[in-house]
Order: sequence, then structure tokens, then C-alpha cells
Amino acid sequence: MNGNYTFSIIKPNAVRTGKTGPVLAMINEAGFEIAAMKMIRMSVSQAENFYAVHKDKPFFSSLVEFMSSGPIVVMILKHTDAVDEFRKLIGATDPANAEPGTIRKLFAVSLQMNAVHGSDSDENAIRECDFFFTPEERFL
Ligand code: IDP
Ligand code: MG
Repeated sequence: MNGNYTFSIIKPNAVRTGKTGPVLAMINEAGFEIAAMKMIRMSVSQAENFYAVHKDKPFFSSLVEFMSSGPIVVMILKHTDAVDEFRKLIGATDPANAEPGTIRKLFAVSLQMNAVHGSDSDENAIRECDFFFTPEERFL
């Protein structure tokens, strides 16, 4: 993976409200290539597993409920310095603090329903890509 890949989710609030296309357009315009992509719905136990790092946080059960509440789009994205470049494109976790023009500023409806996920390190990008995709499902 070596820094050229990150993992992203278009979260249930954004898929539900028809923002999949606009979010993908922003990802495309920012120069990311889609190496893998599918629409799925996480089970509660998958969401618990995916967000295990947050299991002691007060928002954990609510986050798991939200993330398993409907379809999501999961993707592997390719770009130079992918993790950091994608975090810049999505903006701060809390949309109130996100820079103008970022995906979260445009499409988040709350701190929890902040439209997209992006890996926070190369190590987590690898874990998250492997969590959702087999080698046969990757194309770049
Ligand atoms: P990140 O998605 O920007 O990496 P994290 O701190 O890893 O942010 O949190 C994971 C997700 O949990 C956030 O994207 C958001 O959906 C949710 N979240 C984070 N902090 C809170 C909170 O204080 N209340 C409710 N939901 C939160
Ligand atoms: Mg995070």
C-alpha cells in the first residue's frame, strides 16, 4: 500500500439523501482514482468491529447504530500521499470546524452524520481496505 492508498466510506446519511454522485465527483475532481468500490450495508457486529478503536467512547453505540442503519459506499482510493490528501479533501471530523469547500463542510449534517470516512494513517488504511475488500475486488 505504501502511502498511495486510503480507504473511504460514503456514510448512510449521504447515500440516503442522494449525495453519492456529488461526493464521487469531488473525489474524482481532486485526482483520486477508484481502485475498488461497492455498496453494502454493515451489520451491527461489522460496525462494532470497524470502529473497535472507539469502543470506550460515549458515542460508540450511537455511531454503530448509525453506520449500520442503511447502505454505504466503501472505496479504496489511490493518490500520492493518499491518507493525508484525502483527510484534507474531507475536512475536520466536526463539520462546524471543516474548511469551506471540503466534503464534510458541504454534505455533513452533524458531527456523527459527517457524510464520509477517511483513514487516519497508512496502517489503518491497510486494515480498513482488508476489512472490506478481497484482492480480487481491487483493480489498481
Ligand atoms: P474521523 O472520522 O474524522 O477520523 P473519529 O474521531 O475517528 O473521526 O470518529 C469516528 C466517527 O465517529 C466520526 O467520523 C463521527 O462520525 C463519529 N464521531 C466522532 N466524535 C463524535 C462525537 O463526539 N459524537 C458523535 N459522533 C462522533
Ligand atoms: Mg478516525
